[in-house]
Amino acid sequence: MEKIINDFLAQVESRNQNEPEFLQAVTEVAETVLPYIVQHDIYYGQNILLRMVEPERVVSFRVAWIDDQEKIQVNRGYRIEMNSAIGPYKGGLRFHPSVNLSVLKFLAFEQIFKNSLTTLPMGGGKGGSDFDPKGKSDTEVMRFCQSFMTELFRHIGPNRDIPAGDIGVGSREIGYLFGQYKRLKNEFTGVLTGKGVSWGGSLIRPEATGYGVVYFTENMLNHHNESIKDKTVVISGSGNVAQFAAEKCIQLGAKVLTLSDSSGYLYDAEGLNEEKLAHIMHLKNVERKRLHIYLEKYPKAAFFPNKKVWEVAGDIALPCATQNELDISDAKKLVANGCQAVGEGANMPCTPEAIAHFQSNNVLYAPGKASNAGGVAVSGLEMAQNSLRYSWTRKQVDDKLKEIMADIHTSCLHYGAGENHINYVKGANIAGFVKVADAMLAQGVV
Ligand code: NDP
Ligand code: 2IT
Repeated sequence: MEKIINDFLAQVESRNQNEPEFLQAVTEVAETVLPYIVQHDIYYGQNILLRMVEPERVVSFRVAWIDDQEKIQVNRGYRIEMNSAIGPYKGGLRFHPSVNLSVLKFLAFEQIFKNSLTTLPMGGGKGGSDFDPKGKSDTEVMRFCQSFMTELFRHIGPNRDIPAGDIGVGSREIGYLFGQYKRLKNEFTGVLTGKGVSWGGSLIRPEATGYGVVYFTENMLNHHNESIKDKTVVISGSGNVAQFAAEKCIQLGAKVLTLSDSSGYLYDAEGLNEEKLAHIMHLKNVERKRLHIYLEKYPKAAFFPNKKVWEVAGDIALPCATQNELDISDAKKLVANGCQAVGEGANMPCTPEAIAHFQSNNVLYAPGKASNAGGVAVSGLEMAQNSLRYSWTRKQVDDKLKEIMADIHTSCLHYGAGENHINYVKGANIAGFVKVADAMLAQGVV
């Protein structure tokens, strides 16, 4: 088996050189899915995983725009259309200086399995740009978004490819992108998700990823006769996912001790409450300020510059910032401090060594493709509402989100159950794989 996996990975590596994040994501899937393929005749000999790691289409384009000093700026835009076996390409757009082909291919690859797990008909895709929205004026962000969409619009559509938000792309950016698409096509369609509620967005979509992570973590804890109530929680990040993960933890009676941004972490020993969190949301989402400004209103808290939250003892860890933000040294600190469960809000935040350490120390570990699928799941519900020209209530969408997260947990149990523990990585990868593989086989050699 080891030889089959190594030969496969060598082939993928030689074809995708200098793409470490993509190889990391493929390796994790190959290690769990190839043994399953070998045991199942219908998949064996079909080169099915080799087909899945090859994007159906990659688009890369120039995005030129004029800044407030009237200087011409040039960025690079991308859309990776990874797999459309079970539905149109679906996945977010990331605007961050670290964006490159490797990062977007890893995200698009993960998205195939995540979208499959939601049970909704969505293929996998991802896109974005190395544009940095931080420190830019609203009009600069608008001009960038308009230029970006002027090229992207020809590749997407409500039945072809439906982008959404991710790092650096929130409701403001989705608004500018949607406005430009509508102008270019002269059509009002649900081509993007994460829209404002008054123009086709779904209630609960802003909350969905963060809430979903906590619902999944609660499912995992309940299955092991535990619950999140009265637990201490350390959360990294302070963007969309982190904010609503914190909100749901507070609502369920847990104590949230930390949030972070790329300059350091905030520690509030008393725990965040609804009022404190509302202040953070205003600082981050409206004033677009840095997290440490929190201390001006709440001086009893502390800010640790250039440090990671994982040095804080907590029963539960929710990494909600970015890939590879939690490495083996962080995992060792968390385990030594008694951490019981890790739910990934971000995509691939834990390194392979950190994951192995959690698993070998019986820490419940949920991979992002399962635990953060709530965001894209509600995007799928937004698409359904757009097609129906109708909208569901908050409660209807939230109930559906809870049901989807519980079903993903059940799928992980089905495919990941071992002799004395559940391997959620194996469970999520195989459950996600089976549905896509079956569709690809039915559709012939493509
Ligand atoms: P936001 O842009 O709203 O927030 C990102 C947060 O992560 C910020 O606090 C940011 O800090 C921090 N961060 C980003 N990059 C780095 C870095 N290189 N080092 C340290 N901190 C960093 O993004 P989201 O909350 O939407 O996304 C967070 C994660 O969740 C990503 O991995 C994303 O792929 C994933 N995700 C998002 C979904 C969604 O619906 N939005 C759905 C599923 C997964 P700073 O401001 O200092 O950069
Ligand atoms: O990583 C993700 O799942 C997202 N950024 C959300 C994608 C979506 O289409 O809602």
